[in-house]
Amino acid sequence: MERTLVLVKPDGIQRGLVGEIMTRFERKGLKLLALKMTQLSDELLDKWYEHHKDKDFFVELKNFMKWTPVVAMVWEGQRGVEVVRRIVGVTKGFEAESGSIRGDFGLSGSQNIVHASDSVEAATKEIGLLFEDDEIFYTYESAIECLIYGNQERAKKED
Ligand code: FUP
Repeated sequence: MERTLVLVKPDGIQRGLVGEIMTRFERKGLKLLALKMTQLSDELLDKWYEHHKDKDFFVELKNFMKWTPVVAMVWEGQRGVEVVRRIVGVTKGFEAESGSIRGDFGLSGSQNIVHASDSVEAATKEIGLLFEDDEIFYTYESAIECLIYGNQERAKKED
């Protein structure tokens, strides 16, 4: 099973979308491993958006991400990284498919409600930046796992 990092960004917090967003991941069958509200710092955002540091939107992006605290979560599931990205939708709200979070709630190319890791490597980095190991509940038993997955999938676990 893959783990992935999701943030509800400041516009999602201000618009009261935390519950709506979490419900979509819960209904899909993903398992919540960690959850907290936290204020992002300049230092953390420099690392988080390292790949955007030369872009003209970098300063605005960092200021936006510091506007309010964010809600950070770790979700786990079969092919969790790509599944969560599809639920979230493509980056810009005006391009995102209806049915996705950004497609249903966003119109902006920059204020896009939610962040989700775009690869397993990014998820590992982002989870490490936001959570201590003892804040992540890796092993509790999910009572619905037998409804979400077939027996072979549950035995396999590596996807
Ligand atoms: P995503 O992985 O979908 O969050 O998208 P990116 O990593 O490409 O971008 C990270 C964030 O930068 C986006 F969520 C919003 C912001 N951004 C802009 O403000 N303008 C742009 O043209 C592209 C991205």
